[in-house]
Amino acid sequence: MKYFEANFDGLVGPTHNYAGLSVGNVASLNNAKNTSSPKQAALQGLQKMKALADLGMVQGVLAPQERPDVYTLRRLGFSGTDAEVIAKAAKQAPSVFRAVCSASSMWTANAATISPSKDTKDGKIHFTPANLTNKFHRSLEPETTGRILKAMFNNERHFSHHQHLPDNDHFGDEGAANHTRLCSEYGETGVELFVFGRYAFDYNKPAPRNFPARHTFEACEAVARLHGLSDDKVVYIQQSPEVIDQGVFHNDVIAVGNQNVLFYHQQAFVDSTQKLDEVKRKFGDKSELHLIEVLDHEVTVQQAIQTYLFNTQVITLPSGEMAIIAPTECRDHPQVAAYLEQLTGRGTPIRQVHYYDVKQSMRNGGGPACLRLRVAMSEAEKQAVNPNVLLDDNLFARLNQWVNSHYRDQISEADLADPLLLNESRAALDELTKILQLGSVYQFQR
Ligand code: SUG
Repeated sequence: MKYFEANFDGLVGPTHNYAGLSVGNVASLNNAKNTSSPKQAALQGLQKMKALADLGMVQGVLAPQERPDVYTLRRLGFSGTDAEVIAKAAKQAPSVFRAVCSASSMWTANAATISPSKDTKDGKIHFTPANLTNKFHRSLEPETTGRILKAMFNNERHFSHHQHLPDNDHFGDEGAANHTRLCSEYGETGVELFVFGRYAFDYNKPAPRNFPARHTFEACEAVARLHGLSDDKVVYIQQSPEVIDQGVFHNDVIAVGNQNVLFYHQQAFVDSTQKLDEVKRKFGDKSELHLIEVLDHEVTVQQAIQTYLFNTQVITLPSGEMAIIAPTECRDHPQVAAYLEQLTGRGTPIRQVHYYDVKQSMRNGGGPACLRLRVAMSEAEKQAVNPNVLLDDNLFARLNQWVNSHYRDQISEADLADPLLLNESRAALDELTKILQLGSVYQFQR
């Protein structure tokens, strides 16, 4: 049976804005309070999805979340009509209010961790939404993410959905951004790499000093257990505390893998040599594993953070060749562009580079790889996916139209408190659930 990787990209939500919410994420802090363009952001995301579909990839969309999150504001003691709740929160607790307005669910690499059926004990694809406990604005996502995933992968024979891990920093889980699967073919059992920033129950182990380590070792173990993975096919790797302190807040800012390729920076991991030996051993020798290490003198960690060289998607095209999907920031940086140029001629499976403009997302620290959630699946499993979330020319046209009719051109901080924005968002999401046939996944619909 044919197996392949499908990418589910987050549709950017109608409240996309720059609020400086993510300490440890340099772009988010640098762009705090800039004016955003939700419309442009959503259209840029759709263009990337369409480009991948046109390259012959299976491409899907993941719906955004309802913001401002008035339910959370009510839990925090704001009362009255929705408009009153918004007005009071914006005035009395502006930082909290900005957080409940974030469109951060667009970065679906943080939506969940997914293990394909070839890796799991019961032969199903397993999904665990990420709890995202480290950032308040992101911790509001997992419940709705779980409902959306269930509406997309709604078939108990093929898909198993878990609840997100306990909402506590000890089990901080950032999902697929810290998870990589290596395999010789998508239909073969893979080695799942779980990358974490710190140990939650052992304070003597190394941890970053300046910026938070969002994801714990204990969360990785829990997800591997829930998914029924075999110990001899799992590798736990600690992210270097020094790179987290430089602004590498997720592993996908410093490493990316696909099939038999792992592309990473020399400073990415703690105990790199030993850990990569474990990866090689567990991968086996069926086919050649390409460990592409980028050295400091080729590209520095700072340059990688600026350009998102590693927040690229490495994809296998229908021809079997691999391509790198990179943000235009990589093309516009002479040294990084030169690195990518020579990489395609170096005898590794990576043969092509394609650049896309996702600047609206990049300004919040989200590159091409942040915007997508990967699901390796078989043709039979694909048949069980809600077909309305899979992108074709019709859905692409319909979603462009939907964005153009519902989204604002610009949003500044003051606009977030406009009660009409909530009504506009709800109207947009209500229509979207019909387009994607998701049912009532949002609280305002329930
Ligand atoms: O969690 N930015 C996101 C970016 C997530 C990127 N995802 C991956 N690397 N996979 C974050 O830090 C910023 C929101 C703001 O500041 O308005 C934000 O949430």
